Parts: sequence; C-alpha cells; structure tokens
Amino acid sequence: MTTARSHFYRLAPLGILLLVALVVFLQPGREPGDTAPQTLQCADLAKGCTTRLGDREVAVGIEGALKVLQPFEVWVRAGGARKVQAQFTMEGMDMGFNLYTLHADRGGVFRGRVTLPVCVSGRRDWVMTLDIDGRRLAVPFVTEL
Ligand SMILES: [Cu+2]
Repeated sequence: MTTARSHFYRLAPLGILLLVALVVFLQPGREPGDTAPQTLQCADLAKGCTTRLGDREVAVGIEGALKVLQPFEVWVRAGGARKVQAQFTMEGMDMGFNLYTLHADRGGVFRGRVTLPVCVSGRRDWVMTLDIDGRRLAVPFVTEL
C-alpha cells in the first residue's frame, strides 16, 4: 500500500542529495576563476587554436620560436574581452612568477611578449594559463630545443 507518507520517505534522500549538490554548487563568493581551468590541447600554437570558453569563442597562438630565453609573442582573440592575462607554469614545479598582461591592439587582438626561463631540471613542458575576464584556459605546450 502506498501512501503520501511513504512517498515522502522514499523521496527524502533524493531531496537531501539535491540540496547538498546545490549548496556545493552555489558556494558564496565562488568566481569562475576559482574552478579548474578548461584545457585546450593545441597541436601547433604557431598556427593557433580555437575553442569555446564560456559564452565566447577564443583563439590563441604564438608568433616566433617557442624557445626559452628568447622572446615570443602570445596572441589571443576573445571577442569583447576586457582583461587577458597569461601565466606560465610547470606542473608540480615552481618556475617563478611568469605572469603577463596582454594588451589589445587596434584590431582587438590581445598581444604580449613573453620570455620563459630555463628549467633547471631540463624539462620543456609548460602550461600557459590564460585568464580571460576571470575565466581560465590552460594550454599545455613544449618548448623547442
Ligand atoms: Cu621546471
């Protein structure tokens, strides 16, 4: 026999689960930048790659040789973006403070000249993390020899 009461007890755990999920999702003060960045695997940064980040299309690429101790240019196309920063890190290794603010050119393309340090352990795998108006996009890459 089913009554309204037994329905309630059956659905209560589901309700609690939904509530917990909501609380976790809607933590106060949670900004897009607090969440794990989206990853873009770009086979050839010299040609550039495109992805969707939130509600806008983002294109990213570099000009020049992807080498350490030699400046190269990072460019980012992100329609209507106000602030674009690029940070360069190595997974599990402190490589110092490599944060660049990119500046929009006349055509609205954000550009910045970047010079990477040498890795003392000989690693060449880097992650460029773009912050575009608080949304983050991680782009792993390997520098040339
Ligand atoms: Cu390193």
